[in-house]
Amino acid sequence: MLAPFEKPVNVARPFLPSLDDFRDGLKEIWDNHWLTNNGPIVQRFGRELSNYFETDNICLFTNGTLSLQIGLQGMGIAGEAITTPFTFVATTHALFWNKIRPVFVDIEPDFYTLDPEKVEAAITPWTTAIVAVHVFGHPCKLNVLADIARKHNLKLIYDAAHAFGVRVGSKSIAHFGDMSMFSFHATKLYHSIEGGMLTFQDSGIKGIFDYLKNFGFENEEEVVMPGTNAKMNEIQALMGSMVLKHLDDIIEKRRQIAAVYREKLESVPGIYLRPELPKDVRYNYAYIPVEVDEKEFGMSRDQLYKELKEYNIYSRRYFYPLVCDFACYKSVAVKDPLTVARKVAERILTLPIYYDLDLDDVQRICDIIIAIGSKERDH
Ligand code: T4K
Repeated sequence: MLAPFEKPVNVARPFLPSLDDFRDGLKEIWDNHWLTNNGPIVQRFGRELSNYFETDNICLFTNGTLSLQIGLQGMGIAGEAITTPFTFVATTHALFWNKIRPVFVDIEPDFYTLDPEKVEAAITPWTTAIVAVHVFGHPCKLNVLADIARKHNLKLIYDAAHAFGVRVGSKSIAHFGDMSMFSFHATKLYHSIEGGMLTFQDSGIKGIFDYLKNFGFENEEEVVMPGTNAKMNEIQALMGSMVLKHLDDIIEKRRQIAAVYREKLESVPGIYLRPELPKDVRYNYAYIPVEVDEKEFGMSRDQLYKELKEYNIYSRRYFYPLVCDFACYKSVAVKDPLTVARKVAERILTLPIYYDLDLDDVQRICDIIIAIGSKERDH
């Protein structure tokens, strides 16, 4: 039997800049005596991200969830939005907080993004938006969804929480749809401890987002709308700015990790990796999702998930259960049978990937998975 890892190997682990660099950065904050409320580092970070994303139409927030929540509010989305149940629960929560009814439809089996045919079939007179997720950083069916949105006069909103750094053709993924939300949470390949960002096509809407994240203040005497508090602070911006400098390195290391997983697991009976992405996609290697076929592998996904813990490997079942199966959304009527999403949610397992995961350790994780499977099949 292969030996368990001495230290836990988690599904994610944040990239950290050197402590010396961060300390130097903190000195600037100490000198400024300015911690939040659109401080100089947040403003500088905003300019860096504008350069990176090649657009001035960005707005920074304290986290991804509030970014999406405020984005939907600022765009005036109401009634129903067609969305995916195969996502982190925050996508749906952002709808809920805006009193928008989620209409869950199925995903497609290769990349787990919304199935456009199902989207079109679910449109009603109350539909105002499609809220699609580039789940695991896999781009949605961008052109088809754009055509549907245009044809039916719907807003097309992307939860791009997983998609930092993804490009399609010559453009950043941020340039598709009416608005996209990026999460900068610590568990993401790119992070600012916590943090979030909206990118959008209509420059006129930026002012609304700025009001909404800062209590609706116009000035000391005027509040123009009932906003909330969703501002990014200076320490978040400092971290975000420092991690951004290492982004190419981070993505390259993740590419190498993903390549080892593919090479080692591709031919394992009952373990399915997603197909290669289309050639025009520059991927960010955000997650390593695999599907486990119980019969072929010799044990269920849940058994493998448990067994890996015995080896100190903490994979995650992103995204199981489906959002519509959580108690708080059970009362939402779901017309679509969600055939693909249900099957995927039962089989999906996301494996560890992070910057300082050694390639030898990736080999070892794969060897452990292979050994667990063959032990069961030979039983
Ligand atoms: N939309 C989508 C599609 C999303 O996936 C998310 C967030 C959002 C919207 C909302 O964005 P934010 O509001 O979060 O910006 C994690 C993250 O907390 C969450 O951001 C993320 N999606 C989701 C997919 O994963 P948990 O509950 O699984 O996190 P947790 O604490 O179990 O951490 C995962 C692993 O990371 C653990 O094994 C330990 C490790 N870890 C975690 C933290 C926080 C570290 O090594 N260091 C750390 O600092 O949700």
